[in-house]
Amino acid sequence: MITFHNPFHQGHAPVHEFFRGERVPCFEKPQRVDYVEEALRLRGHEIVPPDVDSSPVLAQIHTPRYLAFLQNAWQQWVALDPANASLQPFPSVWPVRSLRSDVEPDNFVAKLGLYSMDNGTPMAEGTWQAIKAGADAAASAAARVAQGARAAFCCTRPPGHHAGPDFMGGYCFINNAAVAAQWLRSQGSTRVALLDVDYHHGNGTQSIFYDRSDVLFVSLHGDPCTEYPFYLGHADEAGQGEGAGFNLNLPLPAGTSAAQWFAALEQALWRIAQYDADTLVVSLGLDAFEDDPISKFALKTSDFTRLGERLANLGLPTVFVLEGGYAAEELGTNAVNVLEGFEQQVAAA
Ligand code: Q9C
Ligand code: ZN
Repeated sequence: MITFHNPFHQGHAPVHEFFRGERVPCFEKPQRVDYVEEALRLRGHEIVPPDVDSSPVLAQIHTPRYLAFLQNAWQQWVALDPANASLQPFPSVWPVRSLRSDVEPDNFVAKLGLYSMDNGTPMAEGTWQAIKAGADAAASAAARVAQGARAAFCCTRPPGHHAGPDFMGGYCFINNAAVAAQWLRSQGSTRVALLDVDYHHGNGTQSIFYDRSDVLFVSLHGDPCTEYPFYLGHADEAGQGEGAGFNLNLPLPAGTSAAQWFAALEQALWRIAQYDADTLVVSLGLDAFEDDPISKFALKTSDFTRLGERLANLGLPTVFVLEGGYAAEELGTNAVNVLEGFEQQVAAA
């Protein structure tokens, strides 16, 4: 499958994150995508750099002040103290209920809190360059599909689905899948289905499209009562206004088996077919894998092939966008299995 990669992802390489109160090495590390690219190359898939500028669509997904913050954040951090160049910024204060988020503070750490949903999304010097190139890769994959390709893959990191209109979170800064969906809308798709199979609920994507009927959001994920992102992803979130009925959450308990997971996938695919989508975007997180270090579903490597086959049966032009998945060494095989399951099913049909 034609794959758009991110030539700058390695510049986003923060060293540590917080886990159970301790600083630990980042789970979301450059080797993730290196493993996926290696598996793609070994199995003969074409890998190309982004060939479109996502800027116009980026401005339709994220707010101007959030994009400006992302673009200048590292410079502001180092301006506080040159020694910060070798340290990671973390937020420590957040505008929760009753506090104001309409006024952007001057203080850098306060801005960081304003634009963050957690303290688990560390930045590095090359973050802006990496996330902009990732958005370009997502737009490029969408452009290729809009031009008639049956499918394309955006192989990027950091992931995107936790990033909302004006906040980062869960290792995500720019919502790459939303960029892909919006690009498709700008190129003639009228009903885009966005299916999120990452272990974690795609709260950012849901929020971006919650009041719209032109992008149906459907997600299979760990129940937010116990799993990140905790504060969104429940079954009663169905959309609002124009978007009422165009959001479907299928939360599943931690420990869900592959059989139960595929049963929920059938519900998701049924809703997408009923919607009469003309194009599909898949937020392809691979952290539903049984050996994922931070997730609790039980898909095996062979189940990812089956996932690809089932997605192909929808018969839709499809953009795959890489999201989470932290069993780095197995990530390549699992990702390529989805893409090849899809392609084999297309060829057989
Ligand atoms: N420090 C995605 O899969 N933190 N994001 C988990 C480990 C949040 C995962 C605890 C996990 C977010 C795109
Ligand atoms: Zn995830």
